[in-house]
Amino acid sequence: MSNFAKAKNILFLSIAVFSLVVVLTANKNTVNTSKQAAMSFLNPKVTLASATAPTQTQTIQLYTGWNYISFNIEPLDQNGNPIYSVKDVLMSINGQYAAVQSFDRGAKSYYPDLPESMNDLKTMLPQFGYSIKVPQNVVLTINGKQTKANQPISLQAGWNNIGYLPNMAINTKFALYSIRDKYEKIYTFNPKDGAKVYYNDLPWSFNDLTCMRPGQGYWIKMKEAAALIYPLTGNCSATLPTSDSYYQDTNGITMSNFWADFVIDTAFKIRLKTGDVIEAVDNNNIVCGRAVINKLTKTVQIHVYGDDATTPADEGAKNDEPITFRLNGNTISLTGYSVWNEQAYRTLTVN
Ligand SMILES: [Ca+2]
Ligand SMILES: [Ca+2]
Repeated sequence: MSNFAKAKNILFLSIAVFSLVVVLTANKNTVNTSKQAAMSFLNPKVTLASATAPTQTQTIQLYTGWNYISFNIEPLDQNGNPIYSVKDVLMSINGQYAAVQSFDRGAKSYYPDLPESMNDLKTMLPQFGYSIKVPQNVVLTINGKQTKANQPISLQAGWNNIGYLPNMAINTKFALYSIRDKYEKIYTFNPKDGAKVYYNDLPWSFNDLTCMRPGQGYWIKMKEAAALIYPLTGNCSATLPTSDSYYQDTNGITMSNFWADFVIDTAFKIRLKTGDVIEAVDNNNIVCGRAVINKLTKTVQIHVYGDDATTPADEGAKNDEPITFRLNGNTISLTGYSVWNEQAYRTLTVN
């Protein structure tokens, strides 16, 4: 198991202990979810709050469960003084979040119900990404000053949890142009849209993280240390090729924030046609990934979700659990290592 996986496992054991306390606390709060549901997590508004004060506001929609977020506002208090502590930065959702995690040369965590001294995540800053768990939908609001979009972010070799500084969505490839040969993959997650992944060395058709967006946090795996400098401008182009040969259908699947990517290569042994359904099924017969075919394609990539250790329900696979793939309900005979491990990337070939 990687250090990354170990660190996450330790964190989730901790969450299991504290989740009951947190849920009891959080249930006291009434949240207007219908209004918040209308706000898009993918397009958080960044607006001038006042014509006189240099104060800006970023709102980020959080969905029940784990959300990978970041902010591009340097938070200020009411007197215009900078604030950094987790408690202060998350003031607008005080009592409505269960845990915050990040990764900066090791996992860091913050549980609001623990004494401050026991939490090793002390600050929240724009250059980092954060995983935040909320018991129900809520909108995070951060007031302050716009961060410089091209402020360099120092990245280590291996995994980094990064923030997104521009205030517009930009195609992933161009947003990461400053480190174009130096990263392996980048992903994000929220409970509404599930996993979105971009593999630097793979064709567009495999990548569903087509654009990076304000408000989202990202895990990026670096081949070597480098400084990321986001462009000052850009856009999220709808004309670039994306995967329209198939789509991820997560209806009835619990999208935990653990997943592996499996590529099914038909090797032209089977012919996939419009409407065909390929499902990933774990050892407990739980459907934990599904792709639906739009048009003829040789290969299909499926996000296969894992079990969340903090919940009693079986949402999907655990590490080293075998995965079976079915085409329209019939098991597909495959060659390759059809075993689930968090963040694994596996290619399986139809026999
Ligand atoms: Ca579970
Ligand atoms: Ca399972």
